[in-house]
Amino acid sequence: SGLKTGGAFTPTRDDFQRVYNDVAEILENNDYDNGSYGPVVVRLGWHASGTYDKETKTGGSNGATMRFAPESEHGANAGLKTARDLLEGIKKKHPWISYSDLWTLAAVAAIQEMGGPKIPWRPGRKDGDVSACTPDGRLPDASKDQKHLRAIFYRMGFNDQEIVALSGAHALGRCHTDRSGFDGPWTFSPTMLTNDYYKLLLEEKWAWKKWNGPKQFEDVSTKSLMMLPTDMALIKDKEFKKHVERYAKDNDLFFRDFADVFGRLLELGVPFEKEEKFIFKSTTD
Ligand code: DDH
Repeated sequence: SGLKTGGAFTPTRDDFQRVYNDVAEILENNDYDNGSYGPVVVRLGWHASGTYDKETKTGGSNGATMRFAPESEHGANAGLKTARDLLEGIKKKHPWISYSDLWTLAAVAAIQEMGGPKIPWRPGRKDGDVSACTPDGRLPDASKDQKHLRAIFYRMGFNDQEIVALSGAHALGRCHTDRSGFDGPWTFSPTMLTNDYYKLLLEEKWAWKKWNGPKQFEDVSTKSLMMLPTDMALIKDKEFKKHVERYAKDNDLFFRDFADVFGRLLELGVPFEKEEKFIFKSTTD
């Protein structure tokens, strides 16, 4: 444990690993969704970070401003209270960690515990106040097309390859009618990170789902999987599709690129004082 001098606590790598271990322990829960809080915890880390605007250098995971209205009430963040509340218990046990470090570390733990790659992570985020809340509309709108995807992700500083690599996170979890209005999972194994999202995009036949909900696609053969209009944009657009094909063919390549770009997503706009990154031990190591 870190030195306690004059009341100040300097956490060490071991202290952060202990936080990782405690998060890992509470992810599995048979009473929730497909048996894991992992996907919604990943989504919390992404939505906390994906508000970054490289021009104004506002938004990003630093600050953890989703704790406050109006950001907590933004439509895109519907359902993320589940993940924030889950992590409250970890914050109580380790009160020295900032919410912003905790949310991003928890997303890293969730990815690793769901069979994904190791994501290098470093501490240093500080919690902000309500004045740092970002305006609504910085996160992607699932009903839109490739033009919107580029506008949103270029604003964070990402390129086409990185947009496609990040989107592979939709191998995980599902849509909930009481959150986004959309319904269903993208893959048959929503608690394991794999390149199945890309494979299914290319190999399945997709058609508009006939229902009263928002426009989404379903797979023609089983009608149990879904794609959002923004997911389908990745195979409609030639530049995006090139990368979908690369990742569908090569899970190791997907894992390498995903680890790199997801790690950088969690760091957007954070003024770190230290370079050193940690690679956490997974519970299965
Ligand atoms: Fe996503 N996502 N996402 N997503 N996302 C939803 C669920 C999950 C979009 C829309 C939705 C990323 C990109 C996009 C995860 C991770 C990531 C839902 C359903 C919608 C809608 C929410 C609900 O009803 O519960 C859109 C649009 C984009 C885009 O335009 C690219 C990225 C980049 C990530 C990431 O983590 C890197 C995860 C995980 C979920 C599943 C959550 C859950 O509770 O299950």
